[in-house]
Amino acid sequence: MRDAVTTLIRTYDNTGRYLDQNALNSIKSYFDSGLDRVKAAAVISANASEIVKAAGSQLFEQVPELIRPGGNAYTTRRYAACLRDMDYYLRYGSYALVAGNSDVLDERVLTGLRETYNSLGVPIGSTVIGIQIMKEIVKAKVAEAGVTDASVVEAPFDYMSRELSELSV
Ligand code: PEB
Repeated sequence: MRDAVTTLIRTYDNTGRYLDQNALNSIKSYFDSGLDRVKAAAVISANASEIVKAAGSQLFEQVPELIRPGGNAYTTRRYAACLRDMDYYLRYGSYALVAGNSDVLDERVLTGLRETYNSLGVPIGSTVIGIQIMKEIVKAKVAEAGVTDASVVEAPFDYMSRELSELSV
């Protein structure tokens, strides 16, 4: 599991180079956005269950067939599994946010996920809609907390969405 700094050091160490201007710029931007990352993570931690609940309601409003008979989130067991998955995306997203790196998402969430979803019939398109809804809710809450640069918050959710919808392993 790596963060922005360890990833960079690893790259430079692999070729025995000192950190050059590119490296220093990228480390600087990581530290410059550090306070925003920490604030955003604090907002997520303090509001996690509310965020998941709100995102679930919006998802089922937007894609109501998910909770109708035959839908993948129909029956309370699957409804609960869906909210639990959303909670995983939020929690791991908050780790990646603090790390400034998506490695934790690859390692702990995304590897094998498509295959699992495909074999269970979990619709990937709707899952991505759910992740995007959660991103918007988090962005709004984080903005209320005074973080002006929303891109920091977007990155992990967009990464999960992209990888989940496009990666064919
Ligand atoms: C991934 N999700 C499900 C399962 C697994 C995951 C491994 C099968 C085992 C189980 O039910 O626990 N697990 C999950 C994850 C991590 C992990 C992300 C990362 C650490 O360990 N159904 C929908 C929605 C969507 C959904 C679109 C957004 O209609 C999710 C929520 N996931 C969903 C559902 C199931 C599931 C399982 C409904 C249950 C499917 C079933 O058993 O039929």
